[in-house]
Amino acid sequence: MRRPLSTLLTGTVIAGLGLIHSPVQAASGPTAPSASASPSASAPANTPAAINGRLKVCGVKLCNQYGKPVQLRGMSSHGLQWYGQCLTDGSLDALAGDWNADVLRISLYVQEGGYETNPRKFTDRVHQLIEMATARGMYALVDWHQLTPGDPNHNLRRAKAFFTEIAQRHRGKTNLLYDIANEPNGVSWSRIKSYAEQLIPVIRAQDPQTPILVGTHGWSSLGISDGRDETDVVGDPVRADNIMYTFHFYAASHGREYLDALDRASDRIPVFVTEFGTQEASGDGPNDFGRTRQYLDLMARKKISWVNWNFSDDHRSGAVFEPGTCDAGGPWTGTASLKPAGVWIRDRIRTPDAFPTG
Ligand code: IDC
Repeated sequence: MRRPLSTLLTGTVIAGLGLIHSPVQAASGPTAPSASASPSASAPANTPAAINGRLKVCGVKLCNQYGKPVQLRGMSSHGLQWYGQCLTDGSLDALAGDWNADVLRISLYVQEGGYETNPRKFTDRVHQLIEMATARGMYALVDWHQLTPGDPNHNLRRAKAFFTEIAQRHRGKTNLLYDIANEPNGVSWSRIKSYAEQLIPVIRAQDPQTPILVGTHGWSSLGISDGRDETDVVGDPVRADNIMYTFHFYAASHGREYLDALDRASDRIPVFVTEFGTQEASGDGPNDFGRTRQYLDLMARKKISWVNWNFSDDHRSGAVFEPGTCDAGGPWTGTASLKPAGVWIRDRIRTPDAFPTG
């Protein structure tokens, strides 16, 4: 029998998956999952993906294989077509073992030189990155990074082909998440919902169990950037089970109005923050760590999973590595190669206890 969420929220893994990287902590407490009980297909023991296994949406939370709400924290790649060289055995070892990330978001742009230019090559690269994340015990969040044009229906045919192959190949894995629309923009919620309701059955025909994440209107702002709000989604949800809605924010651009929307929405619908930055919406400019901390406090308290943009050495302030790091092959661990946003976010992933949980 499932315990009420209020009880679970005060449970032993309150601060998130980061705490259970240690096998000692994993074994403590009556509700702590055991790595040996039901290991995932191929993630190594005592890793986030092995311990927590297949995820499932439970009410407005994301739960592990034992039905316990969990919070994933991790990093998004930059566009694979531009910064694929930042995703190596060494950098992903560091992401899993030094940053203690639970999840890698694999950001597959559709346009701008991405998937549409060579579906075979980009699909193969995503297969490879899923295997690399799995081998390190991380969840792999496959991000269909449509952006321009903003209407996801423009890419529906491509999305069906791509996700059919991904879902067929990886359905035996228990560490996947599918994000079917990065940031719909210039398009109404009802059109996004229609896209989701056409694509989701195609994915489910191959893989009935992997949670599916759906972008929201206004660049995944739950409608706020369009002058609307989350009630569009709450009042007209996608007709499918085991799905979540995505919210993105850039702390130096998106203040109280966005924070309040996340707080309200996450009481009513399952929300996953698949992308955020500590800087402006351009992914550049000054960091606002104070505002980011408000978001992270909220997400820690409500167990909202999050992924930071981005794990590359692009010149912009939101790319965690200094320019030149990826071509030089590191150093990947520690803070020597990191920009200020990288130092800060690495700490937030490594040390979940930094945040109050009340
Ligand atoms: C930015 C990249 C930049 C690229 C631009 C357009 O950092 O190199 O030229 O996209 O593709 C998002 C998007 C994400 C953006 C990011 C920062 O999901 O693709 O990356 N951002 O602008 N939404 C809000 C911010």
